[in-house]
Amino acid sequence: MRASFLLCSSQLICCLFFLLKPSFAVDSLRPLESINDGGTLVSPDGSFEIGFFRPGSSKNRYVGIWYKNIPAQTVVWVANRCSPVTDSSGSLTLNSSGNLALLGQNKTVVWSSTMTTTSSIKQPLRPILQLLDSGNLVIRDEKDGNLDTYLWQSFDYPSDTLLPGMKTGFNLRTGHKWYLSAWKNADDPCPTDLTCGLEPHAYPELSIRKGEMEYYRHGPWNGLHFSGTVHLRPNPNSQYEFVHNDEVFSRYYIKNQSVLTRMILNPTTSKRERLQWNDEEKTWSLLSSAPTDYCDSYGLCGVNGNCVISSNPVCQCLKGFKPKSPENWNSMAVWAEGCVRNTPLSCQDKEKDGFIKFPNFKVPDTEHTWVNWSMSMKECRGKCLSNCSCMAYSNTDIRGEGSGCAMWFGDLIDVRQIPGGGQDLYIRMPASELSKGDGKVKALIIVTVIGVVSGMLSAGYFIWKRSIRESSKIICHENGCQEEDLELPLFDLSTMYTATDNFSFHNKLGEGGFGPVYRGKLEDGQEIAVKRLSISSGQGMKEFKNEVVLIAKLQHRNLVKLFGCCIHDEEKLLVYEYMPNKSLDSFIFDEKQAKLLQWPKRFEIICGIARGLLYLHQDSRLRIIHRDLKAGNILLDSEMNPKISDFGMARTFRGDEMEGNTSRVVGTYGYIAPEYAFNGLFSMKSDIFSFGIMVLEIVSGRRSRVLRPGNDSFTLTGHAWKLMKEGRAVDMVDGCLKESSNLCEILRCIHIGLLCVQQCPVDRPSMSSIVLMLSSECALPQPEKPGYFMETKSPQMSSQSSSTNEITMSIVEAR
Ligand SMILES: *[C@@H]1O[C@H](CO)[C@@H](O)[C@H](O)[C@H]1NC(C)=O
Ligand SMILES: *[C@@H]1O[C@H](CO)[C@@H](O)[C@H](O)[C@H]1NC(C)=O
Ligand SMILES: *[C@@H]1O[C@H](CO)[C@@H](O)[C@H](O)[C@H]1NC(C)=O
Ligand SMILES: *[C@@H]1O[C@H](CO)[C@@H](O)[C@H](O)[C@H]1NC(C)=O
Ligand SMILES: *[C@@H]1O[C@H](CO)[C@@H](O)[C@H](O)[C@H]1NC(C)=O
Ligand SMILES: *[C@@H]1O[C@H](CO)[C@@H](O)[C@H](O)[C@H]1NC(C)=O
Ligand SMILES: *[C@@H]1O[C@H](CO)[C@@H](O)[C@H](O)[C@H]1NC(C)=O
Ligand SMILES: *[C@@H]1O[C@H](CO)[C@@H](O)[C@H](O)[C@H]1NC(C)=O
Ligand SMILES: CC(=O)N[C@H]1CO[C@H](CO)[C@@H](O)[C@@H]1O
Repeated sequence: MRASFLLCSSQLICCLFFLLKPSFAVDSLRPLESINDGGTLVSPDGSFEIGFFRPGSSKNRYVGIWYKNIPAQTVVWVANRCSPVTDSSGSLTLNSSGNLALLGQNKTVVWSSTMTTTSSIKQPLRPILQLLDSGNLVIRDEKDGNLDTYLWQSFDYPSDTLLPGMKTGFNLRTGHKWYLSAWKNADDPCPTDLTCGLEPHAYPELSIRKGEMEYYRHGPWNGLHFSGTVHLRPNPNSQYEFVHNDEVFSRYYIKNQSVLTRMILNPTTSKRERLQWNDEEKTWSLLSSAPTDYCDSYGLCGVNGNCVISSNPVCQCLKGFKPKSPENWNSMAVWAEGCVRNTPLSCQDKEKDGFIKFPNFKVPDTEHTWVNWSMSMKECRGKCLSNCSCMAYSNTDIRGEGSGCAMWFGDLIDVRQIPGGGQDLYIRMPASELSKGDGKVKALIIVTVIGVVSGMLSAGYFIWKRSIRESSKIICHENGCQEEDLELPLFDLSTMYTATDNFSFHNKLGEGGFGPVYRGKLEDGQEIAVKRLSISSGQGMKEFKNEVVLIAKLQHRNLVKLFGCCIHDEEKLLVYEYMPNKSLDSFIFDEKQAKLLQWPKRFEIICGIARGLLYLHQDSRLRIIHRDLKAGNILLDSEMNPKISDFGMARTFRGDEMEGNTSRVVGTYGYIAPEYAFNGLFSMKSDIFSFGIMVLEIVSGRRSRVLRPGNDSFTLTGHAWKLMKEGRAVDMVDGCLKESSNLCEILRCIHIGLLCVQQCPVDRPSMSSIVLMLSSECALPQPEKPGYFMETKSPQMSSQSSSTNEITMSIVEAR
């Protein structure tokens, strides 16, 4: 039992002299008194408590501050973050000169408070340690009448949590920084290199870093919010403040004291999360988190590029700029090189330059900026115009008329459009750009809210690309494709033998539908995967050529890359980039491996597959139906990025064709759409069906084909639909995902998966809509009944290689 000694109403003149024994709670600590195991110090209103605790399942003990009145132990600050007390000893003691020391095993000091230099000049007369109602642990001089002067305070040394009233920023005089650093994991509060703080630029901005690497920018404070905060939900209960004098910092306050909120840096998601205590459900609920979407990836679109989450592809050049390397930008979706000006700025006639207004933008990285907090907009414009290296300007405070002046020098990095958010950014343009477009120059805004429009745009883009590529002739028809200018390295057979140790068994990676795949190494050290088409396999010259021609022309980061091929008499080999992490099915369906793939990664994988598929369906030169999408055909590179592989079955379409039919149904049972399995009709919508199956598999960790024996006869799709209708979709989530997960995102994925597997092809969304659904929080339609609702007698199947379900097979259907 813990006795509470909160007897004194005024804790400042409270004089408690008693022996501190374990299990006692006190309200202040004086020199030579200490807190031992079980003893705690409580804030006057009883909201916070400091004492020893063990994080998660760790046996180590730390001194920390937590909320006293909520059941889930929530630690907001830790003293000895990296130097735990490993046994049950340990005491926190204040000495007579006002220093706090944590003594561990055999009385060694494992942690101590370090006085800030200015305050330790004078020896305190009567030091005292108190935990304030705000959660701030402070050392004051009781003789000092000024209650706000602290000799030391924990708020100056944040852990991973930002409480209301805590600062994020830096002190220009002392160089001291206030920033958050994430815990290693739930068991270890030692800081990692994931940090969130204010960048000390002329125009300071809030960012998240992983070590040296800037990972996400919130952007600078603009009077209302951080410029890049995407989903800004005005919260009438909180109030932000940004201060710039000797100290530059931001902080927030909560108006209603009974609402518990905190901001943390979550090491699992690598996100900054804002949480609020829900007293009814006794849990912390997530109010917001950042980064939020793909466009939040730092510098995704390169310099002078603009990220528009609702467009497809997401990257485009800012108006007045063009891709530095159009080939990479357009056909490979490689945006890192960024964009250059259509017309270079020439400083000679700078008077003729002007500015284009880009409304609702997240302003660029502020590393190279200049700021005057009081200048007017007009002065700002003039100042920017008169300096040749000034590329853009904006207000520093957008409230009301707007005030203050920030100027950017050099390339503009990490810009995005934020519908309904952001602020006006004015980018310098030469006179020639300003006169374009019948004088009315507006920012290029491609906000396609609905997938249909985005699909039409993509189709237009597709037609445009086709027309400029007339010269390379690809002729595709029922008998395959012929490519006249196929430029693909041909490897000779002996090289292949050497690379794979004569196709040694040890190098065998697996067995595809049409033959084994081997790991190999070329002489220059390049690792490869070699697919050896078995002579007896169904993949004849037709499929072989098909795959070669198709994939040689496809370049996308979510498609596996073909290095070359090798044809020698009967031997037909395809040489791919090597994927060290095998295929997706080896992770999600394996109890041990599944744990390595936590939700954030799984979500990235889903999004990656979706982007790869979008490219196949809409953005590539040819409209391509893959026809054999399954977890086994999704390969993972060293960073676990998904790559779609195995194009042996893929079919191309001309731009105006939407659907094909065949009497030779190929695919993998469990993944192929009903209309394809039964009627031989395939379309992009049959790929989308397979995609939906994969999403449900990734979420549930269950194979679409394997049902629990003896249990209900529902298939994975039927099971998912049933659970969703009953509001229990969460029951199908893979057990190993449940702890650290963004449940909301998972449920959304189940919903999207169910939309994809609807019985009727026209009901299924297009890939562009799916990409949009995955990246935004738009409302989703209700799914209709899925295909294969109940287990039915399958059509006659003739497996070509083996009896396992995972091998691609032909289905000879009775029509
Ligand atoms: C109090 O602790 C600090 C730091 O450990 C030390 O420098 C100082 O000498 C101590 N003062 C006394 C009176 O023990
Ligand atoms: C303190 O104890 C640990 C183990 O309990 C021992 O390894 C260490 O040498 C001791 N240190 C001192 C200064 O006695
Ligand atoms: C403060 O929050 C509590 C708990 O959410 C609520 O019950 C109370 O009505 C709020 N008070 C005000 C003044 O909004
Ligand atoms: C900022 O601009 C104001 C108004 O133009 C001017 O009075 C002030 O001197 C400027 N401050 C600095 C530091 O340039
Ligand atoms: C333009 O601004 C930069 C950065 O503040 C400064 O270094 C440079 O001297 C300025 N140039 C002119 C011509 O004012
Ligand atoms: C591969 O086979 C060739 C001829 O069959 C043989 O000379 C060579 O030693 C073999 N290499 C390996 C690594 O087994
Ligand atoms: C399938 O294709 C044939 C021609 O290849 C065509 O005559 C037939 O109408 C098509 N069937 C369907 C259902 O589209
Ligand atoms: C069927 O599934 C339920 C829960 O999913 C399980 O409790 C039950 O034991 C299963 N029945 C059989 C026969 O496996
Ligand atoms: C989760 C997993 O197994 N990742 C591995 C992917 O491949 C790289 C490179 O081989 C390994 O370092 C990772 O551990």
